[in-house]
Amino acid sequence: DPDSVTDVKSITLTSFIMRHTRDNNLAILMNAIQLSCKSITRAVRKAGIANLYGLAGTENSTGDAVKKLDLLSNEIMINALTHSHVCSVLVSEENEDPIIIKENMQGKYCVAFDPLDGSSNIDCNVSTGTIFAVYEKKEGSVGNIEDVMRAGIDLKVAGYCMYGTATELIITFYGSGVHRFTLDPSLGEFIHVASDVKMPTEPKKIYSCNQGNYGGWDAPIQRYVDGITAGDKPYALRYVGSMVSDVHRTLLYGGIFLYPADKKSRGGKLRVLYEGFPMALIIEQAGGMASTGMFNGSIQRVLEIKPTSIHDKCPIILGTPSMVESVLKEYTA
Ligand code: AHM
Ligand code: MG
Repeated sequence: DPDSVTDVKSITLTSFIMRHTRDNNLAILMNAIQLSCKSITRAVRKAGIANLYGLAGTENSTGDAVKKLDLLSNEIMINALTHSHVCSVLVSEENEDPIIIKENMQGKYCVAFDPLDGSSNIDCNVSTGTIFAVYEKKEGSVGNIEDVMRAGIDLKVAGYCMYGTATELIITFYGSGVHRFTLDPSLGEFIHVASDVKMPTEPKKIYSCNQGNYGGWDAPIQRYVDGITAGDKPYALRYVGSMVSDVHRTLLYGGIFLYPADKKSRGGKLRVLYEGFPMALIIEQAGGMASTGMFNGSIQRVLEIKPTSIHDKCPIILGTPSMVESVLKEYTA
């Protein structure tokens, strides 16, 4: 189709942000993030050739084995965000402590991120992703941990990039709904494909969880899963094991994604700052719902959790609102 070659009406991520916000800082921030995502795309796509599969031989802040691609992606993100001059504090899944940027390079944003989420999928060529959550530095702050130890409702920007069959970037900024971009590899540009992305509101018979953990779940979660898999019209189980992919499918097709509390881990597995919050914000902006289920004695909206340390975890139940409600009803059943 000659049109697809000559069509220059396509809107790039940068022009989209400028057109919609006239905000140079946000454009520069997103430029750093999209450059990182392109660079990680390249690393992921040629990992087999460049000998990037396998372990780096270390453990991260949560004690997970670190892959070579994890480390490379982390370095890419830290470099790009530091040199953007619009950030002051960085929190990465791969760094025990927050990174405070030198004063003469500081800017208004503080970014929490998981540079390459879905570690268990890296070496077998299954989808992975980058997740990011952005706060504005507090008034008068010189950049410290307090700038990021805040509830998710304070987030200004959140998004993820999925390294799937295509590379896709999803973002929400300043309550503007959910915007979708796809990387055109021939141009090296993220092209706008949709705005105001909304989850289907009708309940969808899809559920997504690591059901191998069933024995460790609380009774209400077990009862919910028993209920949707009983009878002659059971829900379909879809679980990639990469949060980005499982949430992306839930966003586009509807359904429910759960990583609940476990007998061994009362906070589940997923991290509040750079997994729970950004995904919860995106899902809510798309008309969905994100809850912790019963957590520390109460059922909480994910975005209202107040983190107590940068690598805190929380249980996550997100997706089509009526389906999340059905899970929560089990606590009073
Ligand atoms: P990671 O940050 O070490 O990759 O762990 C997070 C991932 C998520 O992408 C995914 O939802 C979850 O871990 C899968 O966990 P499990 O292998 O226990 O099902
Ligand atoms: Mg990770």
